[in-house]
Amino acid sequence: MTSLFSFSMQDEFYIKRCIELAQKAIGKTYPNPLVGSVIVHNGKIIGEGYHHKAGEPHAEINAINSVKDKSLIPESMIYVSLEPCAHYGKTPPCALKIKELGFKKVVIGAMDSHDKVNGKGKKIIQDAGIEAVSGVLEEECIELNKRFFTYHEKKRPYIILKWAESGDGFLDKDFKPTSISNSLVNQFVHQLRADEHAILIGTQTALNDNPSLTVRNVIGENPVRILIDFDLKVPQDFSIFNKEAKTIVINSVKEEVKDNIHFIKINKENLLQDLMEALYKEQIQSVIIEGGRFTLQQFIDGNLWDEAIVIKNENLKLENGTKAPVLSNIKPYKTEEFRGNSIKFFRLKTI
Ligand code: AOF
Ligand code: ZN
Repeated sequence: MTSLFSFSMQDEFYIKRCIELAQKAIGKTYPNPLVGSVIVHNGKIIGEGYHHKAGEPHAEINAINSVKDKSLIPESMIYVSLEPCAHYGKTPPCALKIKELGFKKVVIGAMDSHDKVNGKGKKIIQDAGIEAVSGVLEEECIELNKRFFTYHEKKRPYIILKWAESGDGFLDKDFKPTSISNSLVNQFVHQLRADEHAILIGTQTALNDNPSLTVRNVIGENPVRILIDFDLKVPQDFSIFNKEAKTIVINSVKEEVKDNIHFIKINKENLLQDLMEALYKEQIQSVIIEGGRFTLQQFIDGNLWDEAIVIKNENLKLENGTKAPVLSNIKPYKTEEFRGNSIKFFRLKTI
């Protein structure tokens, strides 16, 4: 939603700072969103904070606590990248705290579509006679919490497709696994995994590559592993079942929880819809899908994806093998290129 008024450069500058602060906790706030806050008095930042972890204070509270001279607060503006909350969750409502302290003005990036907030926070503030505006750098603030917003608004996780292909568009050589990228790229891939809540592969990829799908080359948490294996063909001693992370097995045989492995039974004919419902119930906010081709193409054909990350090694020609998936309905929005070699990253988003 674009706003009718244009915001000042200062507003955008401070919301940008909120976004920067919020990003410090990327991958760590689940199931909560990333939020940053800045307190400004007479054009000077007197307080800053961000949400570190679910259960811990929200961004605004950390910003308020960082202000040394609290007597300046009634003459100050508070900036926050997400609408202040209105509910008693793990912490009390930030909107009430803002009202109690009597800030001069509140500037909000994006509104919070979480059922419990959804305009109520802004209303508490306005009803208290405090000026509140929202929508400053709205697109950037929505992008910051693309996972959280997609989960709450679409009732499904944010979906990222990822694969590596050769210059001539193949995923493997002669239908056998082959290395397409290098170790630097692998580190990047592990970072991508650490940023997401879950990682999904199909039966064939599990059988061919026996991946453990953990984050080894970077510091970060292992994502939940999701395996689509309708007939339970992947043996229990495969790496995907090791104890390093939780594994969800989507299948058509049984419903069972065994140690770190959770079997969820769904209807094969209705895969995409049933899978989305199951993952919503499991409170999975984002999934990176790492193949293989069949699995990736199912999501593309079902128009069920939000972002695609394609790693292309332009110098590598494989000549024969599995053809890379073909994207449809795409809007390129960012191209990242690795310096010093022929490997390129493309990040694309659906329209
Ligand atoms: C904010 N600032 O920094 C965050 C907000 O269980 P709780 O109390 O932590 O509440 C979680 C919900 O609060 C979360 O789903 C989202 O709607 C909002 N998160 N709100 O004003 C913050 N993290
Ligand atoms: Zn809050």
